[in-house]
Amino acid sequence: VSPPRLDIPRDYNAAHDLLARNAGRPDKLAFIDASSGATLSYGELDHQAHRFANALRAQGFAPESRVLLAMLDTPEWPVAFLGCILAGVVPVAANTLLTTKDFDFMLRDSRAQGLIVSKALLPVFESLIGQIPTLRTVITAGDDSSSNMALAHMIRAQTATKTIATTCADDACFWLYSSGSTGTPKGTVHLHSHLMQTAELYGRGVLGIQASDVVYSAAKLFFAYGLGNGLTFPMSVGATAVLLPARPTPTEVFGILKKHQPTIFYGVPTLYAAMLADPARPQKSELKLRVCTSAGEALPAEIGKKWTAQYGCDILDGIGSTEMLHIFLSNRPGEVRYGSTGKAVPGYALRIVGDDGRDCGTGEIGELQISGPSSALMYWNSRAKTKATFSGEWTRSGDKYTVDADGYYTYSGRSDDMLKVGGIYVSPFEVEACLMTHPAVLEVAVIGMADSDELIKPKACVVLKSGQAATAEELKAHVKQQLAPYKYPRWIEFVSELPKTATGKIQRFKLRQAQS
Ligand code: 3SK
Repeated sequence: VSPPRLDIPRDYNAAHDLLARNAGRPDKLAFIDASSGATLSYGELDHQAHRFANALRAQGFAPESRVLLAMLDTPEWPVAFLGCILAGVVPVAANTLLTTKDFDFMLRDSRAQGLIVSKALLPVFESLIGQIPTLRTVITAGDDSSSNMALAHMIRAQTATKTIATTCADDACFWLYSSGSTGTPKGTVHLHSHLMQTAELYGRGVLGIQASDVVYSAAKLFFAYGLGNGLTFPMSVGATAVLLPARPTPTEVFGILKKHQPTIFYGVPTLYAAMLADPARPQKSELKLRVCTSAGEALPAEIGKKWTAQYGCDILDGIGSTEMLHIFLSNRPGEVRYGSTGKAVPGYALRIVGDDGRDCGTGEIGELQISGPSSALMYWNSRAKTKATFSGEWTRSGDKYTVDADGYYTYSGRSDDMLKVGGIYVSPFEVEACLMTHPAVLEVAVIGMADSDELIKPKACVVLKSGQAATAEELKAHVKQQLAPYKYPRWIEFVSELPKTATGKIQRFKLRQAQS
């Protein structure tokens, strides 16, 4: 079967394409806010995105300038994202769970001239406003005040005249920050053509998404996974997406699945495990799911089997990356093998490369590399990291895999020490550096440990200074205060020393072996 082929013209604006595809269905619901019940039709979305593009121009934003988006998932998110792109302004979508220190880095690194921030997140930015040399405009979302800089007010004050920036398919369109192994995020630059390539290859090619679908993604829009799931794929065909500004707890998610009856649900393994353990989980007959997806970390086979038994609907486990924008390796409907990540998504080529640089044979472990039309242009301000990751046609994943004779790929760990926690990368070095700032800590090593659902969480092995004391709870609280909350170690083991090489390097693999 030949892969779906998408020829994108040279002169091309991704937001214009996504909106123009739905010009014939102005009354169809594009987005539903599951918290407030507010809705946005495709016609309203088109008007609001163009009005916002005009507002940005009126504020003096030139094409190619950057704007940081730190927004909760509400219908204002697509309005802001698409409005920026229509104006040729480059939205930089930020993880809203991060800290002031992280945002300080992102604003300076991206030299953002604007910030669009949900009112509820303003306290995290307060100490930065006025301190970042390039940042001159702050726009608030979720703000119904009459402030001139409230997004809703700016939209009302503009006309919906359609002026689209002259962009080409290979122009920078938007950035996402991917977590770095040292804790420093990397601005990953994506092009205008990339959104529609992922919609065609995975959204249509694997999920078979169509206008009649209603989708809900537990992964937020600022993640590459959530952006495709909740914005690009539904908009590419005129489907409806449900957005949830709050944290997706099992109660919230089941509430959405019952009330809005999504046909496609995109989750992550930790959430599927928690949903299956929820005594108040609904019956199969109460839901209308036709397909579910999982990414972020490998889906333990047991969770997939239990879900299918409970809801009569498979979970398509797959893997993508911020660098490739979405999923390039996935199980397919009707061909699911739990415990495996499936086969290459048609349109992407995969290879597994050994330490000697040669292609691995069947069953041999090596690093997974990907070639396909959505690979990022570069990491901003990081020439060495760009060269190490994007090597001509091939993009390195940093994940180790094997492939069997039938073409099914199986995950076998990371090439570096990075952990994936609830689908989000956590750098063990960042957590260690944070614990080292506690006055009682002499040395520390952070590794991943499987919980009772076989899902990886951070564990810290800590050596205390002689004569000093600290409790596990105190050290956990210390990390929670300084880093994004999902990064804290779920277990602390006090040890008298850490295993080290002759040159003093901590041997994390020995600590990992001691767990198993
Ligand atoms: O974590 C993943 O597997 C993933 C999937 C889609 C897009 C981005 C990412 C990181």
